[in-house]
Amino acid sequence: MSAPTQNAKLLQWVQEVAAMTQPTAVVWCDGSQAEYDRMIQTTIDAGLATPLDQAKRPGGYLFRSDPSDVARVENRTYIASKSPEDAGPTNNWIDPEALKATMRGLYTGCMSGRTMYVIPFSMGPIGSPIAKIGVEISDSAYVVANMHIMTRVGTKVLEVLGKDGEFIPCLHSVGKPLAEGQSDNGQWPSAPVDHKYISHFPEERLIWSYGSGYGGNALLGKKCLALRIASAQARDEGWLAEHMLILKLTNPEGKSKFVAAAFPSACGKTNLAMLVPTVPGWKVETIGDDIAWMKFHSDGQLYAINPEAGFFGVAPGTSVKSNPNAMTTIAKNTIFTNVALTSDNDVWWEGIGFDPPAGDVIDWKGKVWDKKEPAAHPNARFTVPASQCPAAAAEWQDPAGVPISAILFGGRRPGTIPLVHEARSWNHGVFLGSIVGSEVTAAALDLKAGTVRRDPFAMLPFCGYHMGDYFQHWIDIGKTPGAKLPRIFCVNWFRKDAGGRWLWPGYGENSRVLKWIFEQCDGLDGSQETEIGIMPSAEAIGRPEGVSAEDMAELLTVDREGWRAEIADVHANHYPKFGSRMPAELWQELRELEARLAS
Ligand code: OXD
Ligand code: MN
Repeated sequence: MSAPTQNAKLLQWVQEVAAMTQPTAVVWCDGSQAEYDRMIQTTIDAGLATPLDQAKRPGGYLFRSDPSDVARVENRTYIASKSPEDAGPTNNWIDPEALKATMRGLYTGCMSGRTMYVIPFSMGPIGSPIAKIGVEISDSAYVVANMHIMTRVGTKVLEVLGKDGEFIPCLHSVGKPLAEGQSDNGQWPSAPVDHKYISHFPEERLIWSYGSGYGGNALLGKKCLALRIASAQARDEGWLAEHMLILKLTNPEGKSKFVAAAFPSACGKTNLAMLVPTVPGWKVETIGDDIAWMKFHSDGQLYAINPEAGFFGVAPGTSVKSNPNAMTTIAKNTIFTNVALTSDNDVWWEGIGFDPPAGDVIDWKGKVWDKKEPAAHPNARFTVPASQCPAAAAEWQDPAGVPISAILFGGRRPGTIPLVHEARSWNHGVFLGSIVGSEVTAAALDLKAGTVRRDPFAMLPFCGYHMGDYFQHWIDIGKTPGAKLPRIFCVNWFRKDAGGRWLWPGYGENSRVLKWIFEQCDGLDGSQETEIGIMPSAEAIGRPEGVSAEDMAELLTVDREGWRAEIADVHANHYPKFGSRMPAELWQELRELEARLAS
């Protein structure tokens, strides 16, 4: 097949990679439906995909990964900047030349027996001034099909790229060459854990991924390009690449505002982005559920785009109660990975809200489910086009982006952090982002139950450079001349009482908090100044059914003891990690908060 581009840099890179990896064939992807169908058929033929009941779930397919290849591998993810100081204390670092030498060894001959796909893609609407072009080379038809859904793939991208346009090269291999005549034969291809490398070269704007076929490690437009590489570009170019959902909030009078919100993984970003409000007359619509790229326009407003074209959501826990819009979105044209298969050839997972039909359930490992372990892997996923979401906002692919009025930070915090409070200033808001934490359980990580893992701006696994410099970048963004800065809020849907009972029902009731945030941005009064920031009165939020006046008071109180402990932890354990790169402005915010709570 002759190459459909005259871009010299791209042609040369493709030739070099093919010479190193030695595939059987090179295919340039055009992004067409026929190509998607071919990719699915290829995976069915290799025994990797199971078609679901096509009458009930048209275009639905199930994949089961290798049990060792089910999630992002943070300890095999590298930021290979020239100097280790530029990767900082929160990233794994290897010298770029040493890492490349190791990986070239692994890549040599790694595609033999396989087809090498060249996937030109755009993150963001093609041609948007905020969008970026990447080209992924991969030896996985599963990756091609998923990239079709998650990004904008195809010949149009090559047209925009032209002869000498810039693109981010993203090299991926599953790391499992095939011998002559061998096929995957039902075995998800991947490499052993100590051969997996998810590598980023931020100075070169380059990504090399080897040994994993799983989403976050293999769909390189998402975490690798749109967060790790883009965050480094954003620092250099004066914009923001963030782990944030974007939603449109409309009041009963028809006035709309756009909100971006950062939460660590598995804190319900997809649910919030697709929320069905309980407050009458209010409407939430979705722009994006995971990533926001934000730039100032000449009017001084910060505009955001969702660089993705699909949702790669966690299936377990998704139900008609927790997220009806997601359930409708995945009714068709969806790739499921590591969910369970029912006797009537449909999908099932824990927390779907109903029992599976009678007959054997096949678990995510492909065995008849014995009910001792979860039937679906806890990180089982759906990949689905965002255009299928019934709550998609009309502006979701507007190339200009949407003007952001408010930025929210949150995490799972059973204590201390109130339901909502607003930052007193931009720098105070950056402070709140910098101390975001989320509770982990002993089962999830090797940490004491109840321990808070600090996940600044929900970017801990995704910031492509030194986190101290990242904080400074946020402070500097606040000094942009003529900027009409968004207001910054901190929310916590996860408060519990001393007995471990949830104090707040969450889900649709979170619209009460969104309403208060909207009204704060509109200058309506329903707030009071406290030591920790601006907080609503209980009346301004209103009381959901089942929440007592005492619960409400606890949700909206300033827990002075808790905050003093929080400050002590930030002071002793969190900020010192960033050494001399920790901005003075944030130490100052910490000291001022300390003083306000002492008086
Ligand atoms: C994701 C994550 O997959 O944050 O979005 O891990
Ligand atoms: Mn995410």
